[in-house]
Amino acid sequence: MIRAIVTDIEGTTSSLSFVKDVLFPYALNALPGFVAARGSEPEIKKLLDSVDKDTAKALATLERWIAEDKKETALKALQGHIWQKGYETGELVADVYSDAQAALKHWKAEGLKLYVYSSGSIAAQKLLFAHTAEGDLTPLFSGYFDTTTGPKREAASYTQIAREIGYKPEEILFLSDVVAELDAAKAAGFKTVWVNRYRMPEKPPHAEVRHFGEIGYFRYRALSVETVPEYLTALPKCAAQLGGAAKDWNVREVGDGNLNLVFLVDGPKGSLCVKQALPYVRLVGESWPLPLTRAHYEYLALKSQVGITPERVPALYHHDADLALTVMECLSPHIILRKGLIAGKTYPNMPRHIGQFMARNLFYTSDFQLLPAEKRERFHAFSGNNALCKITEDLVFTEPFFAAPMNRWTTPQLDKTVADLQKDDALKMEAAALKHAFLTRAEALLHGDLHSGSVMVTESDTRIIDPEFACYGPIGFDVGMFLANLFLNYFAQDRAEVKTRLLDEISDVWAHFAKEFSALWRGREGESYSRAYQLTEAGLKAVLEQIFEDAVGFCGLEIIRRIVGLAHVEDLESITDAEARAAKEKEAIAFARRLMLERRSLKSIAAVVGGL
Ligand code: SR1
Ligand code: MG
Repeated sequence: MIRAIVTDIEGTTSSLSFVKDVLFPYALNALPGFVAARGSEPEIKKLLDSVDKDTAKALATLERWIAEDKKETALKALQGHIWQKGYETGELVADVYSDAQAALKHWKAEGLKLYVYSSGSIAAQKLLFAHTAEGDLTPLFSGYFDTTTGPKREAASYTQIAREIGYKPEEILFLSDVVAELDAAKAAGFKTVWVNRYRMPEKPPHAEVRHFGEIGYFRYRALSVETVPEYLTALPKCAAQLGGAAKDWNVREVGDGNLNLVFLVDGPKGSLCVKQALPYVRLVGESWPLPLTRAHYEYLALKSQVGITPERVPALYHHDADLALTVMECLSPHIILRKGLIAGKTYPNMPRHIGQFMARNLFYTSDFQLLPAEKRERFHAFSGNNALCKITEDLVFTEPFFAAPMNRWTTPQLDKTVADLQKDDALKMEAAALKHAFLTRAEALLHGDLHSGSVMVTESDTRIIDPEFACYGPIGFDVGMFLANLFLNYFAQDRAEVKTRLLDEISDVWAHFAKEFSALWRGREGESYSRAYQLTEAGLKAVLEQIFEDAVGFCGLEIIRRIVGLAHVEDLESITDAEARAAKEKEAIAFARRLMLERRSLKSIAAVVGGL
């Protein structure tokens, strides 16, 4: 287990150019004046004498060493003194990469001990971290090492550092951009990570990251049916829940979504679900890399949902940030709602459960519930989920309306429909307006991918899973996405009674959402402390109207993208007769187009379903 992290500075926490183009020239220019002014002070004189007893010669040597980037200890100490003045006057502001700052703060908060090992003197290291654009970062560090401990490319230096830190070498992680330094640290038994910010093509025998944000993942390995038991054995609570021992556990990989591995593990006593992110889009393959950080956002969103609606989401047992996986409740005998709907089944509680789930999670994470500072913090916590937001931005809002290479549709039957759609400027304007709303209106924490494949059901129970697309956005987005997936099933169905029932369920989802949202709103009326909004009855009416208008628009978009874009739905895809499927798809597209264009005048769910 890693207990301490030792980091290099130049090229690792900070840019090479800050040292070479800012600090070195600054020291070179200031050196003659500094020697003239302070050369007789005992500490400075001692340093100069160690270079050459003749001060003029010492000065010339120092200037040459700066030009040659020599790591001489006396030079580094003198530079430190010169930079101190620059930092104090504000002429110098240290450059520390934002990913490095964030990771260092995170590791410190996690209880890891942090150290610096740089060829710059300890005084210079402290100055640098004390004067960053983000303020004083020195409280993060437990200690500093420089070449007085030994050269950075010699294993003995790292052995000495481990001794001083007081941890075993294998408990210490060393970060650097220089492979020779990593080789030396590794020879001393340290764990190593090569911070390859400049994408050098070498393949040294060290874990490699491009920035600090990826460092947790150097432990990452995709699990398999064979390795899951060994992983769970090391988690006593999870192992106890399964009962027996690894040899008694049956593991199946059942992930049929577009992105992840999902293992179901059955033991003599109980079952567990292990969901692990892959570093690429499973649907497409390794050619489409996808950050493992999405597992972090999914876990954060799940925790938020567990806090608000514990009865509607799986219980969480364990999260491993480095392996990008979460161990959670195995939902059994639940099945995926989409599969049940395709089979023509009905789930009487589902509309109420989903309506309440959406209302509660969206209301409680919005400005209607939170104080502005709380809301801003939550918004900030999810603001890094960029890769997944980009998938939505591209696949839902953009690509279906252009000749994007990943689009696919039932061809040739839908060729003309798609061509017309992509020439439809009024519709494209609406898609752009809805995309703008998605990008700019950070109203509440969205599930972000709330379709019928993200819901598991039994006759009586409903659970919502897979919030890895979570981000702040317009409340109507989740509502519209979910309604769209019920409509997609409606268009795929042949039986009139099933279709009629689905329209009722669609109306019920909206009715339950509106009812619950209104109850939550009214429950906060009259509170005395200062809030961003006056929660009045008139305000509720206006807000619900806006949510409905948005939801209708997002619903139209989701229907279109599931027929024309990359990611389709089984409801329609399972219809093997292409002619029959295309007829249903054309009907769905015409309906969706109407929703997008007429959403401002469609004032009720009855008006929306009335056209069908
Ligand atoms: C490449 S991912 C395609 C789709 O799968 C997910 O479930 C989301 O709906 C996404 O748009
Ligand atoms: Mg370096």
